[in-house]
Amino acid sequence: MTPTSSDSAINGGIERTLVLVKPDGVRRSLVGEIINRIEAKGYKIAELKMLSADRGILEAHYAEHKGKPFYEPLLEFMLSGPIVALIAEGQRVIEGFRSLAGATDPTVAAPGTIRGDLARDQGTKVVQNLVHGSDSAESAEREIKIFFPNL
Ligand code: IDP
Ligand code: MG
Repeated sequence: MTPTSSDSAINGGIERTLVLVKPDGVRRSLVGEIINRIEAKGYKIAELKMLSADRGILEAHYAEHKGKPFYEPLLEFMLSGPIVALIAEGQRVIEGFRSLAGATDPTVAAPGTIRGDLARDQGTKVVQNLVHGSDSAESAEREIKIFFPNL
C-alpha cells in the first residue's frame, strides 16, 4: 500500500520504554512468555540483551528508591542472577507495558497481567514481580541510557 500523509499522521508519536525481565523471570524460564506478551500486544522489540547487572547500574536505575526499606533487598535481588533488558517501541508503549505488567504487588495484580498471572508473594523482603517497566517518558529516556549507553 502506498503511504499517504494520513498514514504518517497515524504512525506518529512512537515511544520507547525500558523493560527488564528480573532475575526471577530468567530463573523461571519466563523470558519467552514475557516477550511474547509484548509482541502479541503489537509492540516492537527494538533492542534486547541479557546481562548481569552490577551494583552501579542498579543504584543509578533505582535512585528514586534509595533509603526505602526494600532498597537493599531490591538491589540484592536484582544482583542474584542474569536479567534481560529490552527496549519496546510503539504508540503509548510506556503506559501500555505498565498495563501489561500489572500492579507492583503480584498478589493483587489483575489476572491477565504478567504479574497477576505469573507471580505471587514469596515471603521475601522485596517483592519479586518478574518485570520492570519505565513509568514516564522522562524515566524511559533516563533508564534506556543506563542500560543501552551506546544508543
Ligand atoms: P514498579 O516496579 O511497579 O514501578 P516501584 O515502586 O518502582 O514499582 O518499585 C520498584 C520495585 O521495588 C518493585 O517492582 C518491587 O520489586 C519493589 N518494591 C516496591 N515497593 C515495595 C514494597 O513495598 N515492598 C517490597 N518491595 C517493593
Ligand atoms: Mg517503578
